[in-house]
Amino acid sequence: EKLVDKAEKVADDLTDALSPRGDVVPGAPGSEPPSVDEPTEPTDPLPPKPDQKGATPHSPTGAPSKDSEDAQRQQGAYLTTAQGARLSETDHSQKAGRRGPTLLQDHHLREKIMHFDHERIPERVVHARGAGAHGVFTANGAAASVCRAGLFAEGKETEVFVRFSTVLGSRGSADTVRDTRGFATKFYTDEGTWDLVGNNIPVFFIQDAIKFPDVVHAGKPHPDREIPQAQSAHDTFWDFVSLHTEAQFHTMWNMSDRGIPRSFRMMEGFGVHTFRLINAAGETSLVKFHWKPHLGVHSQLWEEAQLAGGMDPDFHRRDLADAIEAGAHPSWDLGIQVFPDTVDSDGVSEMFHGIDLLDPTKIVPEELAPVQVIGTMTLGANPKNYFAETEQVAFHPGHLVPGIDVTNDPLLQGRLFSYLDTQLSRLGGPNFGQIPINRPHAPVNDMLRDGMHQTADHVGVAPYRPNSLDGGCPFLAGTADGALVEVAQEIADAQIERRAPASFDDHFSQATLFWASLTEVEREHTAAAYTFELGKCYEEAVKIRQVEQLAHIDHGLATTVAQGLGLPAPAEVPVAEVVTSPSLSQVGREWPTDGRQIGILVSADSDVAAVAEIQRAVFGAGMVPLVIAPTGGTLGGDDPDADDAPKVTISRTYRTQRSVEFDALVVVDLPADPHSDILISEMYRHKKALATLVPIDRYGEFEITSSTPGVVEVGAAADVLPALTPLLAAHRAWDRPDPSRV
Ligand code: HDE
Repeated sequence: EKLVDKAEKVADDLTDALSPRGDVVPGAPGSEPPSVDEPTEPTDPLPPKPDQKGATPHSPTGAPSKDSEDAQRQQGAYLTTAQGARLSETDHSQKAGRRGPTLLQDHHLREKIMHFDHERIPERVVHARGAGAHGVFTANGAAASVCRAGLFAEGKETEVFVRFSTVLGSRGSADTVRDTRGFATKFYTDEGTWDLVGNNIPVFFIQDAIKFPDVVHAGKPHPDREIPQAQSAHDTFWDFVSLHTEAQFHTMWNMSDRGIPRSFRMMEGFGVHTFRLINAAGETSLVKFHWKPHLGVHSQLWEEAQLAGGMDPDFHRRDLADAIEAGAHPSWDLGIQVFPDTVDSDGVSEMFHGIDLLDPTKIVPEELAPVQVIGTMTLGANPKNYFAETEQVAFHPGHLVPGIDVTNDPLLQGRLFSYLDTQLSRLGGPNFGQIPINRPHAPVNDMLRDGMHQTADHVGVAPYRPNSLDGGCPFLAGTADGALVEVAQEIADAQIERRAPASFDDHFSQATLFWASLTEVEREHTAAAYTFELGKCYEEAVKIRQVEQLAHIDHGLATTVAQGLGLPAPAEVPVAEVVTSPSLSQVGREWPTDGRQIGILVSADSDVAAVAEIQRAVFGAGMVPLVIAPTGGTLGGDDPDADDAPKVTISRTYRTQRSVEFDALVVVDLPADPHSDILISEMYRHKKALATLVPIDRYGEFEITSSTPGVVEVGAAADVLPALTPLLAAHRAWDRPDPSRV
């Protein structure tokens, strides 16, 4: 109260002081300048955000910060300089006369501009575009027999921060491009931080880290014109992957629907490499980590992804943040495929059914080694500040905890160097571990000192070991005290050489396995994606070479793509004989509908009570109802005397909506409007559920009747939700005829 009183006085004084100089106030002569009541006391952000409890900030040494809440706010009622001096003016620089030059002595001006000039830090060289969220991982205890890590003890809860990303695009690029997605999770465990830095695709383009700059240079925009942005549909990418056959399997995942996810919430995640786990008895096992989304794996169609890129470049970022804020908290099971850590009959270690577990271009089909669920992660809070959290978070595959260790996968080994190295320049020095989002929740006593951006006040005189001056501290831990476990391993072949083992030579058989395991509709999409991407290339030789590589996977696929490109079919070559792996397909199952977006198309005269009833039912089922009307504002409630008359808030107008936002559409009325025509035809072509209260019969070039797959005619508002739910559970009506072959 005192502050407010004081502030009011200062505001009055300021008004008095400024009034004789009325000519400095912008606006027409005599008009009142726009004003807000200032100063104000700091408050929580508006609107208040429920369920937004993030991870507890910790001090540089790992203890929870006492003033963690205050540290996130502006402090005090007054605007100050960075040194805390209060300011009476911030809109005009100090000048020698009102029309004169600006003075060098204006510290406030220089400080403000200096700080602004340095607001940007280098973006990540890959995975620059991302979205983050806080959450909790709860273990079910199933991993405790193979891994001693405390985070896997039954019922143990661990705070996490996840960052999803695209790979190729710049920080401001569109979300819905065809690309691999990063899926990086930081587990703030009691035993130190564990980072599981994975992707939504279980294999990688290359087998050895030394080729990472090559594949990234090939995928990034061409160096001369810096185009295309965030795309693999260009010559250099296809030049590289057609010359470099080990990339073919990952590329096929990119061309499949996995390359264009519907939502970060509907993606699988994979640790890609094989890791080594150690249990309490010191026994080791080899594992691959999998994230399984509770909402199922769903994708956009390519046309949708392209439309969304223009309509809403933040499509995935918005979807994640909105879902979390609305309480539709996304969740995943964490699972492991477990393999014995033994040598095979040829005396070779890390092999399973002939698959080299050190080769990151190979999967182990789930039918051969089932994924065992070891816990669940739920994301329940959005970041409070994008830069502080999502931009500054620093993941590292070498951030391990006791019981989890790396293997000799040559791709993983190179990553262990790269992440620290890149973060040193991206985050401006060696102390980025002290940035709040990167601080471990376990105590830190590392004897690392000084350096750029040091924020800890270290006490003591002996940051070295051994010492006798600081009480001999810190002590070394034994395995029983929870120290990291380093597994002693024999080096089988001690010869130093730059070569890969022969088991890394097979580059095609798993691509054939993947292709054979897809359903017909998924194959169609994949073949169309290859045709699209290669169709964007200019070099004939590149297209011909890639089509020839496809022939090593499946001759039918190669022929279809060649036809689309206007090229002759390639010669037939022998392909691997494979057993299919149905778990690789994402079609044919049913999934929960939580968090789906349902458009409700109305006209100005629609029955408001019916619209309100549909809206309530959709919302009650954990989905997002979005009413689409001719203008913004509200529908109904026009009669000021009828207080209880139903009233509905309009979310989109015919012009601001686009079909890509909606998983299903409810047609309450069929307006004669070109925008809603496009909406309905796109919903039809994209095979999305349509529930209609009015007969549609024929719509433009499409026949939409009650017998069209995925279309239901309903008699009343109450019937809408029961009719829509099973259609949404299957995600799309894949059997709907597709005259335009989207
Ligand atoms: Fe990364 N990767 N990577 N990567 N990676 C980076 O680290 C690298 C690889 C992955 O949201 C960089 O801090 C090399 C595989 C994710 O902040 C960099 C190799 C997988 C993220 C880097 C790989 C990944 C990155 C850039 C080949 C899946 C984003 C910024 C040996 C298992 C993390 C940074 C985030 C980020 C190097 C291959 C996943 C340059 C050298 C395989 C999810 O250090």
